[in-house]
Amino acid sequence: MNDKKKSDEELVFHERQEMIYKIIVIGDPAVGKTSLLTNFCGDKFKYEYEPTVGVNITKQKITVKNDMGKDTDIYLMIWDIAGQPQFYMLHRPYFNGADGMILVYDVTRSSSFSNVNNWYSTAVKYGLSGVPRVLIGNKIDLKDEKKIILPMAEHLSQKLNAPFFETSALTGESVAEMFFKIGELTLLSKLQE
Ligand code: G3D
Ligand code: MG
Repeated sequence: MNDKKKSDEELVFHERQEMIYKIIVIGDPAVGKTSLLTNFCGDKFKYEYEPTVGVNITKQKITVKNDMGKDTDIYLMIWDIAGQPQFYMLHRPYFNGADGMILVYDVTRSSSFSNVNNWYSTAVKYGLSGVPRVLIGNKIDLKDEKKIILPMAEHLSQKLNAPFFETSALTGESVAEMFFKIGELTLLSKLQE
């Protein structure tokens, strides 16, 4: 093999290595974390169950703009908590090495909103304070039951330095947008390293 070809292959391998990012989805039980993933990944939604950690991991390729505005393929390895509430006691392996996080609350449930702070604190405890994040108010389709009004969410969004989206995993509203946003923020943050 000539040197040119070899170095090209190394480059490709190197790029692939760098373009796979671990994204964790965190938030109270039943806020819609799994439903958001199902909505986004659709038929390609294939779970790989990791029993020792109690999570499902989904790989999803997306195309986002890099720091030069050029379309770039990246892979999101999205970690989702498996099973029932007793598995919500999360441990270090869930957070370890996360490159981005999606903080989810349910717009109809105030406790899930105030708990976002706790989820974020846990992430910080595991060393993720500098990791890109988005704040998600899910179930926006349940308009009549909405408890968390926009100024409250915007205040938290600023405090956490996390772009905010109101989504519905039921209708799909803003779901893709928020996954693309966390992908883009993660890529940009990695390119700055
Ligand atoms: P979790 O993974 O955070 O625990 P799930 O939450 O995705 O399992 O969702 C919990 C319940 O909320 C599910 O209802 C699901 O259908 C519902 N849900 C999730 N997202 C939305 C949404 O955007 N709008 C509405 N209206 N419902 C949503 P069930 O009845 O299956 O428990
Ligand atoms: Mg779930």
